[in-house]
Amino acid sequence: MAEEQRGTDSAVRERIKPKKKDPTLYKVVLLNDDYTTMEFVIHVLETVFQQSPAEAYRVMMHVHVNGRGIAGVYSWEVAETKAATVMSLAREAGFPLRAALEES
Ligand code: TYC
Repeated sequence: MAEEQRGTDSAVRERIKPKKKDPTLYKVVLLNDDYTTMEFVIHVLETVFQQSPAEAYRVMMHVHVNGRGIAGVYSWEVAETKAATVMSLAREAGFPLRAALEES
């Protein structure tokens, strides 16, 4: 009986809390607006997304012209954290810059 119960607990736990991590990747997408400065967007791309100055300028201009653009692709936890960091930095600086997550 005790053995049987342990087996049952184990099976239930596996279904409720699977150990395999979701391998899905998520894009952090920057959205254009009319108020955030180009300099601030470049700063965010360099500091939060570890982009070179040239890459940060290219991505910022892509978002400025096309309305949206990919800042980086990460696991869900990292993508969520980076998007939250972007909007926190923007709010502190008084800019309406927004970042969205998209399944890759
Ligand atoms: N459009 C902004 C401007 O002209 C610059 C900008 C670029 C803002 C990218 C947001 O995600 C953005 N100052």
